[in-house]
Amino acid sequence: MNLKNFINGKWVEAESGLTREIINPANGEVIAIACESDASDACLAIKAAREAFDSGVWSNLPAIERAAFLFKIADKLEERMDELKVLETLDNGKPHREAEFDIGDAANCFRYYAGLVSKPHGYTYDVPDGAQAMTVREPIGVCGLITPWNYPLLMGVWKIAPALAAGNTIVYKPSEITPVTSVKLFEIIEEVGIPKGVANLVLGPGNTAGQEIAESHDVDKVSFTGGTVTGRKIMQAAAGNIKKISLELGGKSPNIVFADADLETAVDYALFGIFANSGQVCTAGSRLLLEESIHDHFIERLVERARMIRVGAGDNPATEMGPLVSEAHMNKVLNYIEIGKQEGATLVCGGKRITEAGLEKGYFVEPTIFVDTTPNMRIVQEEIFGPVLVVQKFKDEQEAIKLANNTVYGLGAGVFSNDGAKALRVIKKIRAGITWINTYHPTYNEAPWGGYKQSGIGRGLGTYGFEEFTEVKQININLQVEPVGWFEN
Ligand code: TXE
Repeated sequence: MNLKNFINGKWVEAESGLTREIINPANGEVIAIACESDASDACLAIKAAREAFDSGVWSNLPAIERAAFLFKIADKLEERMDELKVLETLDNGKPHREAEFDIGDAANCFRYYAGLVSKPHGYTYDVPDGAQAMTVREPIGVCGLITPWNYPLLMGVWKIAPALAAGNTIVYKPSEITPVTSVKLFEIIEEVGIPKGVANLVLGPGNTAGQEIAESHDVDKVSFTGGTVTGRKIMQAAAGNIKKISLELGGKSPNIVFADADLETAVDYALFGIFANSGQVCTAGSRLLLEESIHDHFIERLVERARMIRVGAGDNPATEMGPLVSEAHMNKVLNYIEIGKQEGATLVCGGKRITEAGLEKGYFVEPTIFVDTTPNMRIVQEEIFGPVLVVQKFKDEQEAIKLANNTVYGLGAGVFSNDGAKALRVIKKIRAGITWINTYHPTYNEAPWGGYKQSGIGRGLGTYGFEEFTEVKQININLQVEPVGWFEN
């Protein structure tokens, strides 16, 4: 497979001719060669998007016509499900069933925004002076979309669908290590006939191609999902022309279980919260907060279940948890496990790379659980982004809230309790943007997604995600057309 940029309606190599090998994380084999763009390729894509936006070829279309393109994209994603899920697994490692879920969700995301775009979006205001004020929503212009590798297709679609629906033109840069399904999506974009220059794809690394998108004065908005360190760089780069920015960054999300919870349900969701997608989820329930009285019993059951998780290659139907996305990322996760041991936490499950026959060339790490942690340990404070759960103990509601909030992040949080009032009371005290009661992880195209504190700025998905790709214009109409009379002569 040879993966190219899609710029101004054409498939092109990087100007430098450089390429990068794309690796299957289940066995280390090369599955594709992608062009390795730099700032000059990003510039070409930005220029195409600028010209397409300024021409009005997309933004001037009636909303219902833009929507028609998005509905077609959704249908084609589903038609190509079998091919796409195989490719997503090859590229990212996730089990087929997870890939299938992501692609279905991506199709529905296009449908959601296709439906939303023709709904009313402004207000009217009863103002003085015999005037009528109203607001309309307009596209921002050229939007730079930069995404990570954990949900290669879906993270792109969460931005592409609302950005295009709102009438913007886009330059999309997926993660350089997982570009495959993004290329397939752009084949579909070409096939449905979206005008040239409206949607551009640039494959390449962040520090060159990505940085150019974040810095360029011809880009009006940048929407980024990724690590907090990179998010900070994007903010700085965006300052040059006061770009609008949306950032969805890291997390260290608490999952709180009270003694009165349904324990089997809470154990099940604790596993799902941290080990789904091998823990490479921004909202992963990576800190499990247990009420003291149930701690030992809960851990016993949790470890028993965690040891039963079937880790393997994503194309094996029996697999429940796949590899980590890359060798470098696996090493980062293994290093955190070493840090946890050195800090004095007790390892009660996993902790090692899996090297059994068949998996030895892949980047597999055992489901790992640490107990006996203290709040300031690095494994409790820092985002590991792998299958590593740290457990904290609390005495009462107040201590649970205090521990939960003791982090620079504020992305997700869960509470398990059969006392509905207590669960809601606790959730309302937690400084996080996405929260769950007696469940963990469900994500809906309809509802806003984003974080408090250093987990980001702005919200994706739902109506909020649409608004992030629009400017608000006030239109003020004088209904009594006569001179203002402010000056006497
Ligand atoms: O992400 P980066 P990395 C966290 C997770 C992970 C850590 C680092 O903890 O271990 O981040 O992962 C592009 N200007 N998350 O290094 O760098 C890059 O090319 C413009 C959480 O892989 O954030 C890619 O397209 N763009 C997260 C995208 O940013 C730049 C998901 C994300 O990469 C750039 C992934 C620059 N200077 C990692 N530098 C989540 N919130 O879900 C990089 N990029």
